[in-house]
Amino acid sequence: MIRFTLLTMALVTLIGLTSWSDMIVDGEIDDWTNVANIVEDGQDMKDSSGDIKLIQAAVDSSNLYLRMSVYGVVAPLADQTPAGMKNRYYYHWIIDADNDPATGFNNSAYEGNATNLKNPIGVETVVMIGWRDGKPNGIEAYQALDDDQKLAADYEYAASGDTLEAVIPLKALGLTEGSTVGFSAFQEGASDDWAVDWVESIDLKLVPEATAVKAKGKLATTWSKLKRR
Ligand SMILES: [Ca+2]
Ligand SMILES: [Ca+2]
Ligand SMILES: [Ca+2]
Repeated sequence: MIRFTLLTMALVTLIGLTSWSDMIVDGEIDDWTNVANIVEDGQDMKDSSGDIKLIQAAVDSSNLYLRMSVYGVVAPLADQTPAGMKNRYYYHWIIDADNDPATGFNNSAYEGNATNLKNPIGVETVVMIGWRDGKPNGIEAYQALDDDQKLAADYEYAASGDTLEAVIPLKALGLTEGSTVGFSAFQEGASDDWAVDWVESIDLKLVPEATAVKAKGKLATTWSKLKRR
């Protein structure tokens, strides 16, 4: 009888591992290992922190999970900012909600300057995390063409080391599960006269993506527990 119970527990664990494994907004990146929606970007800013390295997005339970990792530190304390630089960083994930570059804010140019992106998008929706003097400075989502039109504020986010994570319901952003959007990001900070770090875009299908993160680790734990009994 005990054996049967243990076997059942093991099966439940195995079945659990084959489904979507939870995204956790904790600044840790293990939950992103198998997420294919990724854009990488080079180290191309003067500040050694806050320079976008990659972005990712995933959908789970009608929520949009967002990741941004940078070179250096993503949310530096005031004294972690390099000499001569300013502790003021504004991170934006940008979404082309209708996947049409002709509508919304087209990021082929910004404030009169060409961005030289190969795949510009027409942005409807912006999710921002601002960071200033070692503290949050604006946690909000808004419409790209009218930033007074707020879509969400003070949503769950985490910063740790080089990584930001956030989660927002698709509905709050006016996005529909199953649709395809354009996905990109930029960082605009005060260190180099408000120079902007642009990244390329990808098509992002708003559907849950199967992952089996940490499956090996969890299995090992389960079997070792079984053996001890
Ligand atoms: Ca995480
Ligand atoms: Ca960069
Ligand atoms: Ca658009």
